[in-house]
Amino acid sequence: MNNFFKKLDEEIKKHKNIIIMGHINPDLDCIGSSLGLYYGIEKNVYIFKTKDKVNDSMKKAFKILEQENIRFIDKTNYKEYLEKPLLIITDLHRKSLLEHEEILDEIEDVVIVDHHIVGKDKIESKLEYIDSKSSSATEIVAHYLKYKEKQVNSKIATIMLAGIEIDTNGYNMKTTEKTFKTAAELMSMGADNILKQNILKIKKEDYINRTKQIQNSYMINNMMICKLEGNNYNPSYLATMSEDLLRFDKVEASFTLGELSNKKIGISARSLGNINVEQIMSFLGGGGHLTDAACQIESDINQAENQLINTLKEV
Ligand SMILES: [Mn+2]
Repeated sequence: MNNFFKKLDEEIKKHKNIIIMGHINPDLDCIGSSLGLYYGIEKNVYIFKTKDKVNDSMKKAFKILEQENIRFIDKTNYKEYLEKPLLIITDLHRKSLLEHEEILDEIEDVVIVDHHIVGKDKIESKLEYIDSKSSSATEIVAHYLKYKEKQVNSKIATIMLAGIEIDTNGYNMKTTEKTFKTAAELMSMGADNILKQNILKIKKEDYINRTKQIQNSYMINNMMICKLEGNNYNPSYLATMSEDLLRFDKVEASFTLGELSNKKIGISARSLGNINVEQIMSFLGGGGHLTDAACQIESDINQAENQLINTLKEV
């Protein structure tokens, strides 16, 4: 990792403007890791911020950041920063997920920092650090701050901590010794637990809806299946739901199905480790890791559910 940071700094030195960009539907790990990079780099660095719809937690985070004088840029003015630019992409590596895909035609030198399993349509990069064993992009970037011997203030540390918490689903998923150490370091920089809880608070209706969805879930052997009603789901919602299902007694693996867009069904699968969900998802045209996998099926949700059930009966 330090070798990557060394190369990153060499790359930064060669450029005049450094633009940090995350994924569409940015989340707290996306902004948390952007902030870590921003304060680690310090000079001539800009965060590309979306003005499109963001969730309530992100709204709260942006509100807090209003007092921090961060150099945010967006679609309307980023072209002013294209002189000798370096683009650092964080928390994603896929073209179709980039917040502003067109920027790839304008910036040649690209660095990627990510913690997702490498999938299709990967962005070409000059330098990258993609470690799917890391809990979050924020965890990787917190090491960059440490490498640079830099600290962030308590508000920034709080948002970064919230980013780690979101991506690990409350230190349940992909959490290692490093994750806890990183959290401890952010606490020592003054991360505020009450402020963090406020950022992460959810609406009561959303909680009730979630509970209803869980109520409708069912078991096949030691695997739990949850079929979501409605449509237009974000894949990350499906993933969090599957992670939540793993908390229940006797559940060894979990599968959440939801309509992402018209006739495009997403399935997110999670496992505690005894059931290989990568294998199951690859039967359905997807992929991933042993404990963490997904697929997309072009059909209606009931057909997708049947396909999943048939596959589960075979394994
Ligand atoms: Mn992330």
